[in-house]
Amino acid sequence: STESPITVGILTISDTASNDPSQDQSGPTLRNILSTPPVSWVVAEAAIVPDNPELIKGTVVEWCDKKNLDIVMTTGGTGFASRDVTPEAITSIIERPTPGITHVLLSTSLSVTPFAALSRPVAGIRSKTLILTLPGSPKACKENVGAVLGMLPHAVELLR
Ligand code: MTE
Ligand code: CU1
Repeated sequence: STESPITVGILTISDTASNDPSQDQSGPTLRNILSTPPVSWVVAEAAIVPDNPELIKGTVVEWCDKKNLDIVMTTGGTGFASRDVTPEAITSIIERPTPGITHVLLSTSLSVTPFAALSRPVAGIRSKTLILTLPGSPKACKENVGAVLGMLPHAVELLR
């Protein structure tokens, strides 16, 4: 029901951070934003995986299909480097794309920096879970999540 708290999974996608979790700044940044009042969502899952499509897909599919989280946010791997495979991995497991969310992420970010064009965000629905991909730097992460935070509770309400 809409009464129960929103549950979210935070997946950090980074070769560096998967080797040394202390290098992960964006995961903790997101956790802080999402679990600090007045947002106060439940961070039910958090993990770090390398830029590996099978590990990305495996983790997010489990969080959607077995853990039934309301929202999954990934951070990292959206850029142009050859190891940046997040958009392709997530696209392959999305059932219904939500291009409006992608549009908001890009347009908001472009008003901050033209380098936003170097991120390739995707978003969409798998079963009852909304999945969105955020860039890897804490700054970009913060700006992107801030752009969609206000409408996510209504999105969750529609999906439940
Ligand atoms: N979006 C916002 N809002 N602010 C930023 O500083 N940085 C960009 C872009 N999106 C940025 C942003 C840069 S420089 C890059 S390279 C891409 O995100 C890709 O990030 P990723 O490969 O870490 O996912
Ligand atoms: Cu960049």
